Amino acid sequence: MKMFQGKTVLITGASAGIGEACALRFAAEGARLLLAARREDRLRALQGRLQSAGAEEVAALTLDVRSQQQVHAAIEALPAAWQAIDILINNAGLSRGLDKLHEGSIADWEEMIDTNVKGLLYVTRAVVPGMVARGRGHVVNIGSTAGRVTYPGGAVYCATKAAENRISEGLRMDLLGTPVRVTSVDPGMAETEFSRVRFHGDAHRAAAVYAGMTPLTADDVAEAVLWATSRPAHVNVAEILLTGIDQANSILVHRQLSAKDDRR
Ligand code: NDP
Ligand code: 8X3
Repeated sequence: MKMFQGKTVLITGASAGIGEACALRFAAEGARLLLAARREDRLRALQGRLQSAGAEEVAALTLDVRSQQQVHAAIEALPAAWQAIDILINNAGLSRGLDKLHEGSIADWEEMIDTNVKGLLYVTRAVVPGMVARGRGHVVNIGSTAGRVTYPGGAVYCATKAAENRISEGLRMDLLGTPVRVTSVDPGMAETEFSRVRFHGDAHRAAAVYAGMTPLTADDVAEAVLWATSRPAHVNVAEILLTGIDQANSILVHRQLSAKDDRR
């Protein structure tokens, strides 16, 4: 029997990067997958791949986590069998810009705070009461090294990830006495669409972020999520901090650069 056969897993931000990698990992373990993101075409394309990879069932929820109304309606509209979510992976998130705080774009700030903090809260609020009522569940929040050490130009993004750490800690406290577990998985730099989104589609600038160093892959992070959620029921993995071998923290990165390489 596969490890997650019969388990329902909701992954936000499943249309790319770490969320997609988590979906593939859980599919291989036979899970029933609920994929949430805004890009419906991406979710539909992923559905077939997940079924081939071994998922028991796959359903897509096209939603924007910034909308409390969309999140609430999407969870409410699920058939009862799908509502019984065993694992919630709060992964949807993004960074925008790398400007000095006093020169930053307020629209960028709002997008990061609304997605990474308020979106995570909305999904958690919609899903966790059911976990408590059913007496089982696991919430995995994707944080970051950025939530632990701030880097120049990243104050607002780093603040959203520090908020994720504090929310995870608070949720773990509030769920004490229930069997519901809470894990924060905090990766360092992972090469996904993240930097392209940060620089509003500038692929050259995004590639420069990883110049001369070896970042994590999305699958490295997914493997950590799978490990945390596959411990015995009495074990709560509170936090996982993982980086590529060339990174010590948000601001200390070892690079072997040639003259043509850019630094961020
Ligand atoms: P990607 O850009 O590759 O993926 C981000 C995902 O989030 C996409 O599926 C996107 O889907 C979804 N998303 C973004 N905004 C929303 C929204 N408003 N509503 C619903 N879904 C949304 O980045 P990563 O996979 O790298 O990032 C995933 C998480 O990991 C984020 O929380 C990020 O902060 C965190 N992280 C990333 C690291 C990295 O270096 N890559 C390191 C540490 C943490 P769509 O656009 O279709 O809505
Ligand atoms: C993503 C990692 O260092 O690019 O959280 O902010 S970093």
